[in-house]
Amino acid sequence: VQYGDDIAGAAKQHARPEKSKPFAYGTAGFRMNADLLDSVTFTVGILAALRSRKLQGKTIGVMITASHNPARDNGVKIVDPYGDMLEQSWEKHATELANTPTGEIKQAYERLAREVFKSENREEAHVIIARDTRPSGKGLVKALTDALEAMGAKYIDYGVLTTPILHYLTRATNTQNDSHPYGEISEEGYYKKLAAGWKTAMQYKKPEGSLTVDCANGVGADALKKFLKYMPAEDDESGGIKINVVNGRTDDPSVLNEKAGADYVKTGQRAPESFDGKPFERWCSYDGDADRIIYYFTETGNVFRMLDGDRIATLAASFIGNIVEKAGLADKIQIAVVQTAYANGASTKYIEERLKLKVECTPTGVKHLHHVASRYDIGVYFEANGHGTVLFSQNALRQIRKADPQSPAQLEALTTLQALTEFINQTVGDALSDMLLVEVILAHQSGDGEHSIAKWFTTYTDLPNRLLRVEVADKNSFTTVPDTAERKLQTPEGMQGKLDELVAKYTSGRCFVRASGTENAVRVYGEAASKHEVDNLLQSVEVMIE
Ligand code: NG1
Ligand code: ZN
Repeated sequence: VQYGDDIAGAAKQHARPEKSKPFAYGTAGFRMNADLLDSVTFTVGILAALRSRKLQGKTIGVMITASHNPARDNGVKIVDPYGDMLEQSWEKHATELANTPTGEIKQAYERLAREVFKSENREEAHVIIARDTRPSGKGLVKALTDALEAMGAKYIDYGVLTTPILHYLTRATNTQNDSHPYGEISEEGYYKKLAAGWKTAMQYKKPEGSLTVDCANGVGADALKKFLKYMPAEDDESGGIKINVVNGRTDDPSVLNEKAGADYVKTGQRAPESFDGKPFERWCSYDGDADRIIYYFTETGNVFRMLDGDRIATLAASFIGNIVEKAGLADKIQIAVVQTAYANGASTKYIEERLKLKVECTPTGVKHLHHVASRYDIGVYFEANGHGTVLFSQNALRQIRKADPQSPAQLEALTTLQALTEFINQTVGDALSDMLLVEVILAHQSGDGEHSIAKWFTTYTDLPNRLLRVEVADKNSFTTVPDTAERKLQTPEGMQGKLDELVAKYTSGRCFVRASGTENAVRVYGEAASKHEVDNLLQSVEVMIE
């Protein structure tokens, strides 16, 4: 096995703090206070290069971000060649390397290399890197590239980008010689691809009113401003749209995600602090790395209305279901919606009973949703927090490409469907791309005098719900029963029984408890027929688990 000595040498500059708690590669890779992340990021560099070699030199992505978390935090995660998350069976390797004392890193690396390679492997390794706007990002990239150099890997550092753009670049790089390359391998190529899809989908439409985007003072602001240069002029009759950017300060890290952004809006069920929208004006919020989006507006009388990931999923599923039918492809393309247990029960009911589409429920974490969605011709997946996208299978793409329209209406449906496959990010949830999706749908549904966003809101009524974060002595004592999508506790023993008893007392009650993968806490989600009942239910559950 090569490189062991180089790694041991380079690791001395990035030593693991002796007394640190165990690190774990969780739902979002490694994420914690940035001061603790230097050695971890170094070991991620080793693993990324190893993974590339294992996959015959395919390019692996590494993203440095802590998304919606405070500016002092940071995180690092690995992106597989097609832009999806690191294959699950490798997560334990990431965890193991991160926890190896620096003096033993050579042996740990060599053991792992022998385990994954079986025989000698001299493939060239390729890695691409990006980071969000956090000040700690630059230093962490140094830790990463020191490891990549020790591993003899080739790398490109793309600097500051949104998470979805790094996923896009990873897939574009690995498909450049395919018969259908994913796109040009550049940040500009990403903007061009999205804008071209938008123009096609909007050729007969003009959006109603304007849209204001709260960028959480994160990297999404830079991306959106650059992207708007590729869009039709605001007053263009076909596809022109007025987009205002707010909370776009990326020069001052202290304001990142502060009282703004998708997570602030979703968890607090309130507008960002700087909100000054007029009734029925469309607003949306990105999170700190622009892979989540939440929409909202106010009704007359200042009533706040939020449209979260569940709403985007239902909007997308109903629109896409509709145009697939109009395009004459309903019997060739199967559509499903994938959710987690955090999806509002009313949305699940709406999809199954009204849209008559299949719903699947997976454990928390995008990788699970993505994986299940990819089994369908069209898989719509969203977490309630606004992370999600729509996946089109090879079969769906083929059916759309080869369909022969029999009427102008069919042609329009097919053209729109084709355009969606172009601008919807196929690798990961993407705030910018999801925003275009929502805007295209609302524009197609506008025109009968009612505000399209208000109409979207009234399709169904959410069950009152709440999400609690509870600090407990040991979150790892909370485990869930396999194959229940984390909806049933296995341990602490007896707790699920008590929980069931509590829930049974409430009309339309539902509640589950699981350990967070990104924070040192346990999350409790509950819903019931009234707000009062939810509050009551969650209070009893909190007392029980503390
Ligand atoms: P954890 O901390 O494991 O609950 C959170 C979010 C996930 C996902 C990951 C990754 C909730 C309830 N959980 O996971 O949906 O976004 O972070 O960022 O919102
Ligand atoms: Zn994010």
